[in-house]
Amino acid sequence: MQFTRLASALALSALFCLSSTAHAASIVVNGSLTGSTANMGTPDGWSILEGTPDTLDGGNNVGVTGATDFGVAPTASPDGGTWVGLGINGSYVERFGQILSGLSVGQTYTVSWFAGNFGLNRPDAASPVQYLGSNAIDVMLDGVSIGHGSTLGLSSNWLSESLVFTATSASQQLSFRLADTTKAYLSIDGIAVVAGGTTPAVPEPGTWALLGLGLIGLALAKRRTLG
Ligand SMILES: [Ca+2]
Ligand SMILES: [Ca+2]
Repeated sequence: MQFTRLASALALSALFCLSSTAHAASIVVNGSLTGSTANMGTPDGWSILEGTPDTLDGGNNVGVTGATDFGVAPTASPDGGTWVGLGINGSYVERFGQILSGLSVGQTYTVSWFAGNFGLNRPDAASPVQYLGSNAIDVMLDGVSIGHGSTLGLSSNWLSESLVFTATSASQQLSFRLADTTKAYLSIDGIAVVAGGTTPAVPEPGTWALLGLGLIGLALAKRRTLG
């Protein structure tokens, strides 16, 4: 009986977690990175912090009109529209970000994004330009790295990534760059920050396990009641 009551409570709390995270609103301004394609320019709501990040899409690599000189042609962004490209080459770093406001100190937040590595490949230029290395999207809070996504080699595909942080101030600067100095050019889109420690709309395996345990408990409780 104790077990089934506990399991029922767990099931209800798991259901509450699922519904509350699914509807949480992102506090990022223009997380879709919607804007005009631009070489050396970020969309509204975002600022260039280092180097020259670009606003691009599949027909305008590095924000240059008509350029399709990718290492691998990208698929459409899962977020839609334009996105931002970040290069790195040794000490040359590109970084962009925005100030998050209205954070609750001590509250956990999940930052999520889509990442792709389509590269930049102009082998026949007078001075060949090739950014074809593997790298990862690094996430910074107030200029300090809080972690990074997977290291991505050249691919047409986008990958959904996320990590969790705890706010230490009501207002903090969120920014993105590449994780190591290997010469590469990666793309990012669909940036969201929501309160809570789990990725929105995609329950963690542990949540499903908890939910399943709770549902078994409910079924047992019902059977006992009927019996
Ligand atoms: Ca977009
Ligand atoms: Ca650039």
